[in-house]
Amino acid sequence: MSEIPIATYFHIAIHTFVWKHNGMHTTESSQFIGTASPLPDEFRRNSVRKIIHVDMDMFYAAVEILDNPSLKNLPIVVGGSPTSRSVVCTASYAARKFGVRSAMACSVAQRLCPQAIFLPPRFERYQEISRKIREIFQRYTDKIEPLSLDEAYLDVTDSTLGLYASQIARHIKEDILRELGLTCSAGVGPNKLIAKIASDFKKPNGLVVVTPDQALEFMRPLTVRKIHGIGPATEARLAAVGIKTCADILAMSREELDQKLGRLGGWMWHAARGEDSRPVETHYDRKSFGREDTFEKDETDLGRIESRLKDLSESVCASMDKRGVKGRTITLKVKYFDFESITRSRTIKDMTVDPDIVMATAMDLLKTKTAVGQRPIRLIGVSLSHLDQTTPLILTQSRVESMSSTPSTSNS
Ligand code: DCP
Ligand code: MG
Repeated sequence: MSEIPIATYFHIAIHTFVWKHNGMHTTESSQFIGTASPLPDEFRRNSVRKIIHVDMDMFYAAVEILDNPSLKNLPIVVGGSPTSRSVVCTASYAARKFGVRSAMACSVAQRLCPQAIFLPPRFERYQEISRKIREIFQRYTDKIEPLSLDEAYLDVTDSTLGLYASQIARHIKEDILRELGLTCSAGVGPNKLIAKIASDFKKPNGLVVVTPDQALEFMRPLTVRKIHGIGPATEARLAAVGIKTCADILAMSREELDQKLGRLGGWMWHAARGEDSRPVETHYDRKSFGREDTFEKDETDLGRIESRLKDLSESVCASMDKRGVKGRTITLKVKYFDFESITRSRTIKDMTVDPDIVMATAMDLLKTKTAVGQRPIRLIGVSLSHLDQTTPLILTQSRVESMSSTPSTSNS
């Protein structure tokens, strides 16, 4: 921890922000015009991380409006035709007022908002803007972990620019608006978990800073769904044991959580306290993409094992595909009932992100190089390495999205 007050460290409240509500949530003050005074060296010598999460506002729709300003303030749905079976990629805020949301069937969106203008997505244009956004990030740090075309984590802990994290976030927002004509929301916090929630706190065009000493109070009232990675299935699982908010978790002992939720309990215990040690990983750090899964009971049935491996292969490939990454080496991991753990790898001729190829290779390794089927196994995993590092949009994410399907990352 810092030897100086953390609030000073983050340079909030006093010069930059007006506090709202109970002091966790900040809004910009009009007097702040980021005149960056250099940070004294002792301000940098501290183990507290400073993470910024930036997320563009209604990204695809905003780009459409940028390219055709007559669409401004109109209800826009970017997605397929309302008569097709396609889903909404995103909707402008004017359309969201009618209840239109991402991933909703376009036909439903049209029913909710008959006057909506449906536009087909133009991914190349979004990628082009995304690259420009990334160039702006690079002015401030090399430690960038993009999560998708419109959002990224930045680690500015070791920044030598002489700017506080909140000032960097402010500069990035200004650069993006001035140079690209788009708004975004930023969250600043001591880790990825908090920065991500903070960026969503005051959308659109928000800037929210959470200092380490505010982390616990920031998290306490939040519903578990606010935590990145907790989807409807996990939410239901938590509700079944009486957990709806972080406060519910804070009221439970570690043992109780472990007993009720297993592995998920341990992670939730930290998350509810605003603790998250996951590093911001640039694509250069990332050596592999993988997923592994533990069986409910030790397994020998080849059919069930094959089916699980298929899901894992699809999940790994989908995750890599989204990031424009391919790999050449397929590694199968098996943990036997007695905890003996083995890996078997094969390098194929061409880079791939095809789940059928990954699955077929992993299955062949399983049948020829392991005792699976005879010896019961606890866990199975698959990963791809020897990544294609030339792709510009490679990103990484130590995801917590599914606690029953744990991502495995290796940097060895
Ligand atoms: N997207 C998609 N399908 C989804 C979710 C998102 O194609 N199910 C695309 C369209 C979005 C972009 O990704 O514009 C970014 O996703 P966000 O979740 O950040 O949503 P928006 O940027 O559109 O809105 P917000 O202002 O809430 O961030
Ligand atoms: Mg967004």
